Amino acid sequence: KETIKSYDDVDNWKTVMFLYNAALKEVGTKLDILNDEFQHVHQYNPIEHIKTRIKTPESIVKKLKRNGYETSIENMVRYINDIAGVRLICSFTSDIYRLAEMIGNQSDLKVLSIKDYIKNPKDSGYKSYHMLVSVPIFLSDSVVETKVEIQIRTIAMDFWASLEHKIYYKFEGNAPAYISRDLQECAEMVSALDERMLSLNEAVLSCSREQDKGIQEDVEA
Ligand code: 0O2
Repeated sequence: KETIKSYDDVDNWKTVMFLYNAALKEVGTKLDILNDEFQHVHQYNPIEHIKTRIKTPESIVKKLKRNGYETSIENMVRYINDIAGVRLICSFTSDIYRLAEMIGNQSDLKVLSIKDYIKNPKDSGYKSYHMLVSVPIFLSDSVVETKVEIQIRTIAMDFWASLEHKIYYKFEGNAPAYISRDLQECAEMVSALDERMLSLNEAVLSCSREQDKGIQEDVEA
């Protein structure tokens, strides 16, 4: 039986899209299960919600052009890493790193690269944690390693990125200076908000721990 180990043997649009869709399903389900397990063990959900999407053909062609590549299926599978995309939205920045570690520990996922735009935000102010992974797709006569980009960010970062994305496309990357400035200020506010919400949550957790300790001591007395 023939085994396809990479995309080199795949040259058909429908087959490629079928594989990316399968990879999205695999990774989406895996993340759902991790979230459920976390809830089961710690009574807490690190993921607020999950969004999955396949990049549109128009967007794939635009990105190839932007990066100086000719439009071909070969170039698309080689150079466009976010055709299959999963976005994980969390409440707190601590959840982001917890999830990244959980994903990194999955033995069937290969982490190909990591871009930490939280520690190193983009000039625009963009913050998010990107993991490029590959997942094996088991077909009837072969296994194909398929790339999926996982973006992990807080609700506040996602709010900012959605508006920035809309503005970027509206002005085709050349937004008036006052809008870019405002967006950068908002990015700083988002970071400050994320930090305060994290501290607040930690304060609440430590109060709960103190209460639990008190109840335990009362029971033992
Ligand atoms: P769209 O329209 O959202 O799909 P790479 O080849 O992976 O090294 P790439 O793809 O630029 O280079 O990688 P990166 O930086 O991980 O960006 C991938 C995606 O992250 C982008 O896809 C966006 O969705 C998001 N992103 C990156 N930078 C920004 C930003 O400054 N603002 C916002 N709002 N989103 C950003 P696309 O295809 O560029 O765009």
